[in-house]
Amino acid sequence: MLTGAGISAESGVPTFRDADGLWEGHRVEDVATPEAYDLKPTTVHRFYDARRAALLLVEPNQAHHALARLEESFGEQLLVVTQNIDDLHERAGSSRVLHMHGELNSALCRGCRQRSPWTSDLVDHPPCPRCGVSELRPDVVWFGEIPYEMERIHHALLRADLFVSIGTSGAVYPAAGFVQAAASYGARTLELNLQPSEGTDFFAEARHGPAGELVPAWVE
Ligand code: BV8
Repeated sequence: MLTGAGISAESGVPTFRDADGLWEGHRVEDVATPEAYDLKPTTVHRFYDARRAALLLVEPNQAHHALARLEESFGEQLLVVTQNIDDLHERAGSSRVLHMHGELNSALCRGCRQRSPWTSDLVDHPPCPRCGVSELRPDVVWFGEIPYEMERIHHALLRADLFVSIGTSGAVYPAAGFVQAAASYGARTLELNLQPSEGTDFFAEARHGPAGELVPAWVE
């Protein structure tokens, strides 16, 4: 299962490219690149500290809960690869989740490269729990950076019988290319999205509508 911002939209987490999305509020170049962080670290810290704070005010929706139920039935045969940096899959009960673009609730030390649970707003420069240097950045994969867990993801795509994409525009690589890889290795492919994504033609089947309705119906 590949998920994107659309699966969290009905929880009240803004998506990136819809009209009121995050990218509208903040230009991509302003926040989600290493260059932006080097140029304006405080702006970038504030952007992620705000999103982390907003996360405390939202709850998983029926789509997240349906995937957690699916994991109860399928166990290790199921893997959720999410592009999202929120923790809604985990809060709904999913445990087999790979955050390929990192996580809001994690911090990365620029000194020792250690990831650690976020403890306080990074704009306050908390020290790294491992090396003590106060150079913690958001543990988020920015444009131009290498996504996490690519080996495990590629292995899962090789073995998948079924690849389902939920709530993503198919605009960002390498995630947008996973459907083609899965199909080339023989998997069936299904898109569940509010509207056709940029990659919709690569899917054998597509259903369009809100994830909060589509995903529970498909899981049942
Ligand atoms: C990399 C973390 C090398 C930060 C993010 C030219 C051509 C091709 C590629 C490139 C290129 N130039 C540069 C690249 C590479 C670049 C890229 O793809 N750029 C794009 C813009 C062209 N990619 C990278 O730089 C990546 N790194 O390539 O490294 C490499 C690769 C592999 C191996 C080795 C080396 C790193 C990209 C990661 C960037 N970080 N996020 C943060 O969160 O702040 S990306 C960001 O956009 C999000 O994380 C998200 O993952 C991603 C995509 O957004 P979506 O999740 O799809 O959300 P979006 O708003 O776009 O769409 C929402 C969808 O939901 C819509 O379709 C909507 O219809 C639907 N929806 C809305 N409501 C609902 C719904 N669906 C159902 N129900 C609803 N209620």
